[in-house]
Amino acid sequence: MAELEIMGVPVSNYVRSIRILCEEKGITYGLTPSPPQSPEVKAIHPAGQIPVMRHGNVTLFESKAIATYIDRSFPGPKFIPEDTLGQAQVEQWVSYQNVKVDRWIMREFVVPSVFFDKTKGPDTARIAAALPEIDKCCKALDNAVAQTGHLVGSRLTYADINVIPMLSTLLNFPAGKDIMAKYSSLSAYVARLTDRPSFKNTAPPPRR
Ligand SMILES: N[C@@H](CCC(=O)N[C@@H](CS)C(=O)NCC(=O)O)C(=O)O
Repeated sequence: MAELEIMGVPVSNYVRSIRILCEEKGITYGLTPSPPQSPEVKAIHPAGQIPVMRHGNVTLFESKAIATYIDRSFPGPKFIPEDTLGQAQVEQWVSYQNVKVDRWIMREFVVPSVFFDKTKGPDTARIAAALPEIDKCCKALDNAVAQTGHLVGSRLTYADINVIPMLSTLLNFPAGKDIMAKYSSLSAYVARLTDRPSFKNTAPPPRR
C-alpha cells in the first residue's frame, strides 16, 4: 500500500485529530508540516486549509472526509461506526464541534489570545464575548458524555477524536480552566482522552 501523507502544521487541532486517528489505528504515516495557504496545500484544498491528505493517487481535503477515508481504507479498529445510527451520531457531533466548539474555543478565544498585533495587544472584548459561548459548548458536551464517558455509544469514536484537541487547548488558559472546572463529566473525559498514547504522541512542539 502507498504511504499515507498528512499535510499540515502539528499545532492545528484538525491536523492533530487526523494524527490521533492514525495512531489509534496503528497506521504508519508521514507528516509534512505545510502551513495553511502554502502552494502544496492550495493545490489540494480550494480554501488553502489544513489538513490535506495524499495517498497514492488519492488527494483529499476537509478533516472529516480524510478521517472517513482513513478509517475505511486501513485495517485496525474502526472509529466511525458501521451502523447507520452510530455513523449519523458521529456526523452530528463532528458538525456541531466544527460549527460551534471550534468557532468559539479556537477561532474566537485561543487564536485571538495567542496571535495578536503586539503594538495593540489582544482584543479583550472579542475574547470575553467567546466565554459564555464556550460555556454553552462545554455544558452540552458534559451532558453528552455523562452516561458512557464517550459522545457516541460507549467507546472511542471520531466524535471524541475530533474534539479532544480543542478541549485540551482550552485548558491552557485560566479562563478555560475555570469553565471546564464547572463540568465534572467533561473534565474526567478530557483527563482520560489526553492520557492516551495517541494524544501524547501527537503533541505539537512547544511554542517559541
Ligand atoms: N473544515 C476544515 C477546517 C480546517 C481549518 O480550520 N484549518 C485551520 C487550521 S486548524 C486552517 O487551515 N486555518 C487557516 C485558514 O483558514 O486559512 C476541516 O475540517 O479540515
